[in-house]
Amino acid sequence: MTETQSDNFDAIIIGAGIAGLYQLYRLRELGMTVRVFEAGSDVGGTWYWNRYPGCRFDSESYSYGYSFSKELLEEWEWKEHFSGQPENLKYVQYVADKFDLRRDVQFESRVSACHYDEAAGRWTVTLENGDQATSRYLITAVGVLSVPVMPTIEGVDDFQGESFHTGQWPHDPVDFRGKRIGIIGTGATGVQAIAEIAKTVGHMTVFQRTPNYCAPLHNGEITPEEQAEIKASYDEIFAKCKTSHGAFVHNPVREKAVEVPPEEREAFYEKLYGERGFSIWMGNYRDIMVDEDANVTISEFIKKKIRERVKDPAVAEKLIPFDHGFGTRRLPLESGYYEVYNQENVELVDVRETPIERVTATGIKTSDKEYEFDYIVYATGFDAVLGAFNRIDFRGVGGISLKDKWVDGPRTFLGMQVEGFPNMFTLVGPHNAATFCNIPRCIEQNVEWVTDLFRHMQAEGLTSVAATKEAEDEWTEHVHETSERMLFTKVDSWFMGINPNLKGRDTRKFLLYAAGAPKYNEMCDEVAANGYKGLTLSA
Ligand code: NA7
Repeated sequence: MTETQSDNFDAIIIGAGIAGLYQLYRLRELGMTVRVFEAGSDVGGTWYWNRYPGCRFDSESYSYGYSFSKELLEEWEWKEHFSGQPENLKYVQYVADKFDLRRDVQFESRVSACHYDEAAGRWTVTLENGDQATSRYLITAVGVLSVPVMPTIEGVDDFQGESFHTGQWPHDPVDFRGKRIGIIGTGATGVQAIAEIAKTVGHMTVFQRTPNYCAPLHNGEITPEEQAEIKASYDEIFAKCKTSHGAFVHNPVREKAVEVPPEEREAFYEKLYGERGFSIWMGNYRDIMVDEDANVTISEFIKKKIRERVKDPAVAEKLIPFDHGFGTRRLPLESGYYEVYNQENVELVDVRETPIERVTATGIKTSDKEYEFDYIVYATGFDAVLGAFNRIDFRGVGGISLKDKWVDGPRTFLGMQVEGFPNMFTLVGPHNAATFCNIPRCIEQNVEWVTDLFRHMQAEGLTSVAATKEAEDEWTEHVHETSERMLFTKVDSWFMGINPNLKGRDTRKFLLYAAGAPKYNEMCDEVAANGYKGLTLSA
């Protein structure tokens, strides 16, 4: 199974983020030759590209790191409960060094095409510079939110000051001290960036289209006592993640919001609001994400908190969500976000009231007025899940294009394989629990499942694996069915593949997996236990 020629590999992995690096580590153990192609100049993926101020984990740091190496867990010390981007990047670099992973990664190498040669049973991978390599197996580790999207606003290129998308942030820190900043976008990214930039900015104007429910992160430094406790309880931490819907350290309580007396419910919400991380989203009553009456109770609680924290009632009203319920879009976690709007030097512009007409040479013009800026920050999100696939020309059996195949929404088996694309694996791909997850936890599951499959194939002398049409139909149906009861499928967001800045992304195509990581893991294990049912394995 081992290829030796310089441009021919047993496996090619696209992406040297958390997923790509771990897959490389595991495939080496199988004795396979592997090449990783990475567009950036270093490892890190998300943590390499997203260098905007305020960028940090919303997962508890100690639940986020890799769990596969006891030595690594022992050595690495997280400094904060929710570690910031610079430290997170250092962590991934540390892992790459520790396991000597860089020698199989080719940096500054963006993949443009992957074509399957049926006769040879091999993939040919083409880079943007025209270089090619081939492999028997192709593994995509391209990320969920890795293709930044600029807003479709006229004049974006006319601005004479500097502007940045948060997902393509410059490597040298930007000094906002005393400057006039315009920022568009109030999703999870915008909320982090706004709170941080507000600490030093001269003047900031926030352009908000849809207000979101945000909850306090409650970050803090990890004390030496906490550090010792964390290190002693890694087994329990990861075991807990295994039982959680999104593989976090939070699990819903047994009670239902609609069955609890109002005073008790209020006290519970108050407690959750004081807890770290996604406790209020993932550790809440078990009906808040499926029952609209239950959801209203927590939505109203958060609205009350916004009104309490924002001094100007007119500004508070603008910040209150009006078109969706709590948690039905990705919950931004914040550190002093609402208080930013109490600062004299911060203005909130509701672009539904006064739409942005264009970006000008000096700033932004709305229907109401012209704003002048030194910097414009675009926190306008990503071409979620599908973007990273669509920008590569994947061609399977008979030259079929993946983009064409997925034009009416993704079709997959386990969110890991696609019928007509043999020997190709989509780590953290659409319909995979990893898309809606404390991501390294689900990445480890994905990688280990693929590695076990390869181990099985090696043992049996098999070299080809392909998902059957029936298996793909069944899985895709299961993904749709299990998402229907969730309230977030009734709301516009990137979960549903909706992005008003992208043409053709206005139809609802569920991109994630809603039945939860434990169910997903169980189903993957079942497939393996049944001799990889749903996959055709051959020599
Ligand atoms: P999101 O969650 O997609 O947020 C993008 C934000 O940008 C959101 O507030 C959008 O408003 C806003 N936006 C986008 N285009 C425009 C235009 N044209 N005009 C005004 N406002 C606009 O991306 P994030 O980067 O914040 O978060 C992505 C994920 O990263 C997050 O879920 C975490 O998992 C990590 P809209 O809501 O569309 O009205």
